[in-house]
Amino acid sequence: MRVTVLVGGVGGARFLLGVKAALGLPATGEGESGHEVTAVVNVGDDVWMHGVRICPDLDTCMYTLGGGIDTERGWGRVGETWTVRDELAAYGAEPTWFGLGDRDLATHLVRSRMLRAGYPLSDVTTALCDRWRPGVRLLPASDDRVETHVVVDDPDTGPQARKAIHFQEWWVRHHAEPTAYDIVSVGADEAKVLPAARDAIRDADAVLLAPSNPVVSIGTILAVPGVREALRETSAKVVGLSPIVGGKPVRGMADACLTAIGVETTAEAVGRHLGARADGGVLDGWLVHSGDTADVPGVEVRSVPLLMTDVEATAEMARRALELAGTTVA
Ligand code: FO1
Repeated sequence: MRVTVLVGGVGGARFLLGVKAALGLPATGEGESGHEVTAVVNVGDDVWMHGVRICPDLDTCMYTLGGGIDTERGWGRVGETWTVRDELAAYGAEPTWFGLGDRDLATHLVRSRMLRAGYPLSDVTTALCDRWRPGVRLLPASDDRVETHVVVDDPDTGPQARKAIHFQEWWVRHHAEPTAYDIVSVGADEAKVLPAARDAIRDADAVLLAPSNPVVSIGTILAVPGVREALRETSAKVVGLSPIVGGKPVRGMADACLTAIGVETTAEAVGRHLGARADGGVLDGWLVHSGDTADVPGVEVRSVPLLMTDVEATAEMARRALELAGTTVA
């Protein structure tokens, strides 16, 4: 079976562990089960800092599936040290609010060197995965620069002027506290879907939307021209898992992102925002957490436990999603 999953960072990476386990693959590392998992990964959080290209969602997936993640933080390397960050801060080198760990920095140095040599991000990711062997094909949604920016009151002048700041500045520096008036995918208009990602969606037996942030992860992937078309064309069913449980995001500050685009923080509102495939949207099926309800016209909704407490609970979520997509794991 070919399963393609659209994912963001921490939640998406943890969901992929469950998808692998559901398909009889080892959660971390490589294995053989006759099934193939492809992850189409958000690149909207990517950013240049200190002269290096940082791709948080790709790295979070790669480290999580490759067994190198700091599981408590959810991002960055286990056993990390912070000498370079502290030395940069001693020089007053901005941004001091974003921490690059020493081990993690090696990834960014290799990536940046390859990008500067002209390799596309997808090839660079394959090269990095050669070390980490995630057991999932990790594909950036696009090789082009598509960066999420958030429109806020200008921190220097206050409410009389607004400005767009990079997503990481809003999320990490300001903890998503300044009201977001809009969230935009800079570069999306000129970007193209990665052909391999388009094919992985079109040729899949099941397409799943991970319980990732519906605005800045799934939304940014959908903003890449060619992704919605591939979702429309695929003969596979497309099933999403709600990241909103009991009216709250399971993790992160997705509520602030949803408010910015005028969508309520409920499983139903997010399902309706993604919409039925039959109606110009992207979903055939929508899984909401047990006890939550959702009426999404044109979409089959089922409620199942949606808390990724451990790999087995997550594998069960993946099984239920694959079931709703009309596939059975042999
Ligand atoms: N998140 C933080 O809250 N603080 C950080 O200093 C930070 C550094 C960082 C470095 C590399 C990386 O891949 C991720 C990092 N993150 C950090 C996580 C990241 O900013 C966000 O959580 C995601 O982009 C949102 O999915």
